[in-house]
Amino acid sequence: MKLPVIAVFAFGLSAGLAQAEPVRQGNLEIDAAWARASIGTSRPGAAYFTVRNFGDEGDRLIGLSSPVSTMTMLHETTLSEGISRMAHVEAAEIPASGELTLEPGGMHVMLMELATPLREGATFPLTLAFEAAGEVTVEVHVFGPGATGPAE
Ligand SMILES: [Cu+2]
Repeated sequence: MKLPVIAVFAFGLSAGLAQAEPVRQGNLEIDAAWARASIGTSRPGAAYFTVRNFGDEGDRLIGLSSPVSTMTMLHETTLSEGISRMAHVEAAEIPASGELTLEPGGMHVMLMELATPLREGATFPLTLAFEAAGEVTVEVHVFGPGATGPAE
């Protein structure tokens, strides 16, 4: 599947926006969506965010998509006998009154087959699908290649 040219344009034009507000969807709040700048498009990008659940029932993150990547997947990094591995995760739980945090070294969004490089200072849309709360699109902010979190 090829990315329409217009989506690449929209990505370029959204550069320089200020930090996004948390996005509310049903009982969930998605906050601090960020990514590391990519080295061109030959290596996958990684994105992170936090989901808080204000409801008294758990929800599950079951799908991801973005115009910057033709294959957007949920991955988890685990350390076993000193070796770091990444595994595809089908779904992630957001416990009732709890939260799910995606962060470097843990669970992350892997943006495979980048259609456009992730440039520092730019933003791009990422759509999350939740079992109960439905779909929601957040703006992901791109920080430097060595960033460890969304700096203020
Ligand atoms: Cu990964």
